[in-house]
Amino acid sequence: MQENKYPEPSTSIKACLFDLDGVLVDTAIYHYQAWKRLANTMGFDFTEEQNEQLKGVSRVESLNKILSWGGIEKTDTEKEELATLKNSWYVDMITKMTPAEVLPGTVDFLTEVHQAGYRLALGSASKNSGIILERTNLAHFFDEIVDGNMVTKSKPDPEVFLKGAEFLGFKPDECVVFEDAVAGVEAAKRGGMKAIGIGEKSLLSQADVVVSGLDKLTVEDLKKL
Ligand code: B16
Ligand code: MG
Repeated sequence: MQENKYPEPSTSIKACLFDLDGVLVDTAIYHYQAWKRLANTMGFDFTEEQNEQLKGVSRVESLNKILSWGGIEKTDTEKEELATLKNSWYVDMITKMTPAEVLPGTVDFLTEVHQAGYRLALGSASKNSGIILERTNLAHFFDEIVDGNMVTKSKPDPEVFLKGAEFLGFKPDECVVFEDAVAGVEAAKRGGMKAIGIGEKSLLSQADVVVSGLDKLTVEDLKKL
């Protein structure tokens, strides 16, 4: 890990762990389109409300949920083929992403927290985080990247965030997690971290603070946690 040229903040929070999809970029729409297309090829559909349950959840678990909604049973080999097909459609879409698709306020907030001396890590369930960070020009902000390729247990298990904290060299209670998914907020709390929910208060009730996006936050908000 590189030395941060900015001094460590004198607050109890020293590190920020960011979820990717739905916090920094809006890839949820691409996941939804690709899963919907897959469900349609099997003769059924699912709602945007059901899609909420797929946020923050791993690829294989998402597929299992979708198959159960359609009342369809598949073998493990068939499931692997279906997940690969969905991922190929998803990757087609994300490889066309540009920095314009970064969510409002993201670049300003990441710059501000970095300059205030906080350490930054990514904590995403996605196995495609590398392509997304590269296409959107966000990779350089992160001291550490933990994604779906590096964990065995998916959110709401805290593994992804505990690894992020460990790699950065901080205790869980020195970290704050930024999450849009119910499963992700639960993972942060189970890991002993503060959680800032990005989205609806009614949905992310376990979070310490909920805002509609990173554009609503400044570094001052981290001092109040
Ligand atoms: P992939 P996050 C999660 O990313 C998405 O929210 C979730 O919908 C997706 O199924 C999961 O990544 C796996 O993604 O198929 O690209 O490996 O929100 O944890 O950044
Ligand atoms: Mg997310």
